[in-house]
Amino acid sequence: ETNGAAKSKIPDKIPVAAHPLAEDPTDIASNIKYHAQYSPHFSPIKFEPEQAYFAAAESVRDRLIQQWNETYLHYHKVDPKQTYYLSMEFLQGRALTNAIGNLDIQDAYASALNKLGHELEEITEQEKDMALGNGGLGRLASCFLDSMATLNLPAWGYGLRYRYGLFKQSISKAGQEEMAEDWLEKFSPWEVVRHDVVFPVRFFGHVEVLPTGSRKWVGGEVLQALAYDVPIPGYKTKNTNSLRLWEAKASAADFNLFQFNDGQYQTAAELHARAQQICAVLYPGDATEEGKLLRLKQQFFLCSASLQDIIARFKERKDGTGAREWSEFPTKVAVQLNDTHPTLAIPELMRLLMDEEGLGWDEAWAVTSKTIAYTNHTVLPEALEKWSLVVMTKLLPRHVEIIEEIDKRFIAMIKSTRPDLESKISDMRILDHNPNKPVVRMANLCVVSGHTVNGVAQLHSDILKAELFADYVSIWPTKFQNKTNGITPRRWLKFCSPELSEIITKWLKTDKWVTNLDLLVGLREFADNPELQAEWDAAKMANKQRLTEYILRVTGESIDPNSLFDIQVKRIHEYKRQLLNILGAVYRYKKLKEMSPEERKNTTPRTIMIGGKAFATYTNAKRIVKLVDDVGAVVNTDPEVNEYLKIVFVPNYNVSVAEVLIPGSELSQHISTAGMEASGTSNMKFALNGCLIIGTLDGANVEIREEVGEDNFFLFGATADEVPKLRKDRENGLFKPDPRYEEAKQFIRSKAFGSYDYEPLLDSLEGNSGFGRGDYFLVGHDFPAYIDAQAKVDEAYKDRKRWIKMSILSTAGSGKFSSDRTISQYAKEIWNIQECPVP
Ligand code: B1N
Repeated sequence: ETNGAAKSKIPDKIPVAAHPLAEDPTDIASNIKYHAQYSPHFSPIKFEPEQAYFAAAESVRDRLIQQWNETYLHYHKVDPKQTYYLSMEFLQGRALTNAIGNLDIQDAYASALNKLGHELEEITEQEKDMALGNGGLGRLASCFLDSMATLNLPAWGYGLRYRYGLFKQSISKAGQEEMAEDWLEKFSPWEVVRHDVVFPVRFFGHVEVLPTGSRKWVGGEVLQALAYDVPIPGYKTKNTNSLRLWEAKASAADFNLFQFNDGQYQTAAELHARAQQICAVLYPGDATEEGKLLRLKQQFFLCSASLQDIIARFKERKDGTGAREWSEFPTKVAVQLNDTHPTLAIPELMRLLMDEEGLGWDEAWAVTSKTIAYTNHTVLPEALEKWSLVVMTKLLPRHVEIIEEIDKRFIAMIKSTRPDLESKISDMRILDHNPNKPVVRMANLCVVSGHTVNGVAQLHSDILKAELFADYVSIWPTKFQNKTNGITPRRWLKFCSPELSEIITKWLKTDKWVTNLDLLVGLREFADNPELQAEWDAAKMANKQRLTEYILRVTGESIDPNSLFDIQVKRIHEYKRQLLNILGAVYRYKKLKEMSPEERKNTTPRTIMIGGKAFATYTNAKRIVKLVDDVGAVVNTDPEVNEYLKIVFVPNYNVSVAEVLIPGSELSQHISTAGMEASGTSNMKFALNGCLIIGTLDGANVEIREEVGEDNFFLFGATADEVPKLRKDRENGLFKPDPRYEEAKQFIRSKAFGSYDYEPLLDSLEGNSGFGRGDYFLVGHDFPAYIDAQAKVDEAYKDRKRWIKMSILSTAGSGKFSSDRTISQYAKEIWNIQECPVP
């Protein structure tokens, strides 16, 4: 083939498929064409970017499947202990760039596509994000999968195959609008349906006592869980793990032909319709929970299917006879619960072991409690899952029996061994027998049943031990651990910022930093080197240019790449305080307006970008989105100031948007009320990309500041231990607002940004008490310190050399935040698993 020849033309002859593991661009090109012609998805007449994407993706998938089968076989032979990461969310984003990057074939693919008349960059843009998650918790799961494969660890993810992932956000005059995002509309080339992997999952029904005295869950409705596997390649290794996603199906036997022939179309396929609901949508909450029966069904569906699969694999491995000692199970299987969402894995494993495999309680309990570990991701009270006992009893009668027994035995244990804790029992036990609304406290169930409980940053883990789980610490002092979150340096530096990556490799004289991120400290000795500084500056500028073009494309706004790019992107939540950011921006605008043209010339021009999705029914979050957009509309069209300030709401923030924003950032805001953000992970991505942080002492910010050095971090705000007293002071009328804060709020109230009713939002900052009112998140208290810290940012940016040096030091200090480090710690300190490299 020659350049461009294939476009929109029926080829004369059918090329012979090259070996799927072809190295040569010509063979790869022929392989891509093979897929374009023989895949049933598109007419072979056209070969436009979209078709080229699907064909290229399928050709990459061939390689993944090859390695993945080898991996499965190898694990099967070696029979190592394996980890299963159960999560209701995986935020994978796009896969093509990552796959060819990890397989180290990007150059070959770029030139193969060139031969076919396409540009790799344009092709990768065709891919829809796999957005089966809400935010940090889901993206963490995906970074973990990348690290597990890269470290050659036998470790799989289990999740649900939601038809509609996180909603698509658009911004109109009315603010945020949500639309369903159909990532499967044109199928996904990254999943393989496994018709040979199907398990029954029951709902409702009742418990029967058998003549033997054992109990059995029967009746109700039974759906089928069908596996879809997403291959997870490691970086420059053969090991390719699985992300197994379950889809709910009803079987043909459940289709009532008689009713259908009788014209009762809906009732005939009722179970089919109910099956479809299970995996229809991702629960769109992030740190807010709503009691929904469907959500409970989803959680159980994930747990039941995954555990049946895990048990089947346990039996199948080694000699394949299934005759293994159950006591061996915890030496072969580790199950990690990603927050409490898959907690039902605990009673489900107990049920399977007792009712299906015939183990006694003590034996089953020993296996379960040695197998399961739990990660807590939040201390926000509204996010701590509590399920109605009535609802759960209807849906899962046998599991409620088991939970009641765990609760009973826990209470008995306390009474007999720790009489000093008697008065705490009602807080510590699993069931809350509040007569009006009895509930099951999922976190308590995890703490009582799991062998390890971990927080996700040092401060967060300390808070868990001192507050949320304090009573349990004295019973099980060694159960509680910290595992500071991390991010994969492949996606979040090497692939999203190739320019910066090459400079790093050049100066470190090695590319080993990609899998050993601690090597980045080697950049420190060159931080003052003018040559490195010039290269660094140029790379950052290239990334800023790319971001500038992106913003123009999606918002129509032209921003100045020479201005300071200041970014805050994350789910919109009052505790994350986007409101503090926008109030600061309003204050900045007002000051600029008051200045003379001469004075304005001495300021640091800024572009403030804010992005993130608001939970559809979280009205204050939506008002924040609207406010940002409205302020932007006024500021950006004000000829007096728009050379010096632009404010842009970046729509539809997701993984692939992050991959453009983060490399182009210079300052990012991580400004949550101290003690409320468990960790944060975008803070790590920004720091790694040489972006300075303005932030509070919250979550992983604390550790980032330690690592990059306090001179390279713009710190402000109350600390976590000051917060309770500040809230008290506020209630007692002791808060004295700073005049600058009053000025900013007043400016919004003056209708300077339109007549939308911001009063409920501003009102949440007033008064003296109450959740979400009386300024629970302490925006007013931290505002003056925030403005002062921003002034320091402006000063620092004026000294280009100093800024670039800080930027280099930020990257140099980010080594700790590799998810490879995090996963190695989980592997050693929680899972007790070893690497199992495929030869
Ligand atoms: O998990 C991330 C942390 O970096 C963030 O600080 C934390 O906020 C986030 C209910 C959650 N905690 N809890 C959730 C998500 C969905 C849901 O339905 C709660 N997400 C976090 C990774 O550790």
